[in-house]
Amino acid sequence: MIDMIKQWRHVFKLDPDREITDEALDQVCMSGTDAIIVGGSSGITYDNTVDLMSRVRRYELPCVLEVSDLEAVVPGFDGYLIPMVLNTTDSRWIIGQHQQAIERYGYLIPWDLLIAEGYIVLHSDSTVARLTGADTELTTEAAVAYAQAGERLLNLPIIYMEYSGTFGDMELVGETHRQLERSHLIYGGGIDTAEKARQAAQVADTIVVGNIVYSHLSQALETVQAVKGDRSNT
Ligand code: 1GP
Repeated sequence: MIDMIKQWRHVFKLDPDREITDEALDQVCMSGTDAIIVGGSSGITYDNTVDLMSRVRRYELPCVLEVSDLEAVVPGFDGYLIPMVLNTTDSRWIIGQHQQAIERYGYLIPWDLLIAEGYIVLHSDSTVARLTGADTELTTEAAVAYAQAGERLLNLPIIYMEYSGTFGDMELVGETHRQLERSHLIYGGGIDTAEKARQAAQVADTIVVGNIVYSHLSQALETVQAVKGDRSNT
């Protein structure tokens, strides 16, 4: 799993709770992006997750579920990303929810398809920040320290810098990337133009494009070319 993810430069994150036409989904899946992440912070149900998975499954690209709600874990994805929020003030989001899931469903879990992600949530005015009680006011040094704690103490294969809804501080992300030795750095948040995609791709291993798919599809599609068309960024 992690070897596959390490190849990804660009992914779209699609939200089961939002409408997307077949035509738009076709353009997204045929865009040249490396994968689709299915995930969101609210309104995720088993039914809307199955529905989106089966629509994406018509295409060849990998499709993984970012698990945010225990009731909406659907079998059949290529992999399952399991967020652990490193800068939360509520320990349930680091290990508590996970412990409950394993206690309840452990016998069903396809362990080899799971990948843990150390989330660092950095946009205070976002659903994920409110939900998880994240301490988003971090200096660069503090963000780096969270990332290194995730990499070196917890051995997490992925560190995810989450600015959902706003374009983040590229210097902070870049410095965090430089200070990591093994973990794969994913950046997501506010990428709505080719230029922002390019900037984010310079400081992260993989970039995630979400919201703009639903508001300006053509701009969303341009972000793929911006990253995948120029391998010198890697
Ligand atoms: C959200 O990181 C992703 O989890 C992408 O963010 O929706 O702001 O593009 P946007």
